[in-house]
Amino acid sequence: MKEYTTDRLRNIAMVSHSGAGKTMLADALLFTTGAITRIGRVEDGTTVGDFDDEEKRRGISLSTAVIPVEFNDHKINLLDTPGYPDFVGEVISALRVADGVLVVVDSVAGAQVGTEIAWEICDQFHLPRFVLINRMHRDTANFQGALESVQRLTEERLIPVQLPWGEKAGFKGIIDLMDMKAYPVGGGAGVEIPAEMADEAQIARQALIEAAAEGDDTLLEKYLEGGQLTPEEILRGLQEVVQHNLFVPVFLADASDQVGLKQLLSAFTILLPSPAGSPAEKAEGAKGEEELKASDAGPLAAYVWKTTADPFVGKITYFRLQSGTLKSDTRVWNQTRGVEERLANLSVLRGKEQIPVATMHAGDLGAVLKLGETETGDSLCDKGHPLALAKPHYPTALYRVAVSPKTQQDAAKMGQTLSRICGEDLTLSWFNDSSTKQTILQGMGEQHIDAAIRKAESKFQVGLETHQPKVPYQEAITKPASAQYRHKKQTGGAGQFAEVHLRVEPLQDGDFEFENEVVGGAISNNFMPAIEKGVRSVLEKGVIAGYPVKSVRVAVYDGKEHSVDSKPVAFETAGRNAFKEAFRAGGPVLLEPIMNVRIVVPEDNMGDVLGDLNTRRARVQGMDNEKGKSVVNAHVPLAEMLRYTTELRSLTGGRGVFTMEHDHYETVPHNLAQEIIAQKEEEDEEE
Ligand SMILES: Nc1nc2c(ncn2[C@@H]2O[C@H](COP(=O)(O)OP(=O)(O)OP(=O)(O)O)[C@@H](O)[C@H]2O)c(=O)[nH]1
Ligand SMILES: [Mg+2]
Repeated sequence: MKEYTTDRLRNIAMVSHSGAGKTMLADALLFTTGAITRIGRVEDGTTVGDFDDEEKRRGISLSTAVIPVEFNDHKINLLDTPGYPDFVGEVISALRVADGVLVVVDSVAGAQVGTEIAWEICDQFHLPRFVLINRMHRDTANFQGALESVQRLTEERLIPVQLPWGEKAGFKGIIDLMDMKAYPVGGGAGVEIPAEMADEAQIARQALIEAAAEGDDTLLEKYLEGGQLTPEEILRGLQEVVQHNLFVPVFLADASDQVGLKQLLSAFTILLPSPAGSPAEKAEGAKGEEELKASDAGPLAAYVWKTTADPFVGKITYFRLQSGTLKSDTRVWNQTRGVEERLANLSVLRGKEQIPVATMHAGDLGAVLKLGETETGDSLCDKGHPLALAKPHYPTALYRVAVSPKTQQDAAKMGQTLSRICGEDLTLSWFNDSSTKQTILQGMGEQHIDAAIRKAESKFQVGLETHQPKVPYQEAITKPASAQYRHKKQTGGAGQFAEVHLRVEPLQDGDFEFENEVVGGAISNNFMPAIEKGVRSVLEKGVIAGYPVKSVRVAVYDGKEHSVDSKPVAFETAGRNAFKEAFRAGGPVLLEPIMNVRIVVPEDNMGDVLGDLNTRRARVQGMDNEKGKSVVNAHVPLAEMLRYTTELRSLTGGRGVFTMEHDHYETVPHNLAQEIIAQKEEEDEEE
């Protein structure tokens, strides 16, 4: 592949609702530029973007693929993101390294849930964007309807740059308002705009010029004084209004008809910024914050936006070279982990194809193989000029499962494999939950977790099973209580004798306190650690339902010992059992984790969502409105939220989103606590 300098690069993320045609479009753009000889089909698993077996199996993209398209002496790095909401992490990672966005909208369905979610994430990155009304060549395509449905998503004004030439069964191609030509389906050369479309095209062209005039004051002045803007002025004006997010140009295309493709590529190079045209990135340097424009002249700085484990070539690290230039075999410093790495086999990726490059210029998206420790989100730089680039915010996990290994061999590799999978995807995480003794894998939804489990099998040959995660309940007491326990074994062999009198009290702050209040030497001090050990051995295992004991103060205030038979082990036993008895007498309760949940839904779903929350023992903390959507803040027990991702989607037709974070613990209602305790007793009997 040719070497491209920064001004000749365009990094464009393609986002949309799942199925709007991004992956197919990428193939059509490669085909129309001669990079591939046939347009692949998602259904046959023959596209460049969906190269992963799991993607082929499901017929959707699961991770972002980089697809460089060479056009007019430019390299356009398309980032083909997954539209399915569970894989939002991949969209965020792609937007982090993009300079522009193409929002693809299905011409029949118009803006859908995924479009809305993608649009909102793009707003967070303030990236200039295009809208593409795609798959125009269908009987039910509705350009105007699709346009209006997108306009409802934003205050930014949409401005058509093309019009459909005929529609539905009569779709003949597109009218391009930039060069005022008509382009027939099949990708032929531009022809004169047919008479029946001339007026409509003229009016739309005028609107486009008016939008361009807002690009800067001199243009606007000239335009308002009735002056004709030159084609260069129109282009310059459009660049301004697009790159400052004043207007969003709207394009049309149909990949299988190859119509509108070259026009789209040309607009990418003319209207969207190169990395050098994008705002400088802030980086943390040794002497504080530094501004890094995408320039070869700047210090070496690269951001790792993605890492994957390929069964054949091993680990692939994807990065955006924000500043400086790179050559293969360069030694770089990983500022995030404080290690040196060697960038062997510097390459660019096109789907799964690795294309070696000798030199990489600032702003480009590259990849290297087999880095040792570098993970997604890391910064690479020169050791002599340390720089850390910003990592975007990723949403907290919404869905969790308990995982267990299928076989002994799998058990040995499970931890490492989970770390590798989670190292690739920053919306996935795992941990061992000491309170439920389960290994938890959490992510954005069922599909997300399922894809991760399959990846463990297919890429790392580790079989994992998933189970419903247990809720990490806790046990606590509600009132002071005391108990005495005598441990006596004085029949045959070494005798054991210990008697412990202790009191338990609820503790306001902290999890556990142990006090020795024995006076008069009823128990020698050297047995105190054994008593405490006995009590602590219960804290993990629990008393009433097998959950960790929290917030309890234990005071040993009396006891008895035997000059011969008293030993630490005897006092450990006595301490353990005295504590259990006192705990049971202290009005023990179960505490459950309460989540702080924020739900954003369209107003018309609000009633159902509130009704549903009532069935989940939720306490609404507040309601609000945001961009025409209703927002509910509520405290909800985690036990009621384990499947909420899927349930909210079905309740709101996929239009509801939520975030949740742990907030505090609260007493489980008595009847529910009884059920949990009974279930635990059943489990113990089965063991
Ligand atoms: N006939 C026709 N079918 C298309 C076209 N574009 C997409 N499709 C079909 O629409 C379906 C979805 O297309 P994809 O390219 O996978 O859509 P996507 O936006 O990548 O979807 P996600 O990867 O889930 O985000 C596939 O079955 C495609 O074959 C097109 O231009 N013409
Ligand atoms: Mg796709």
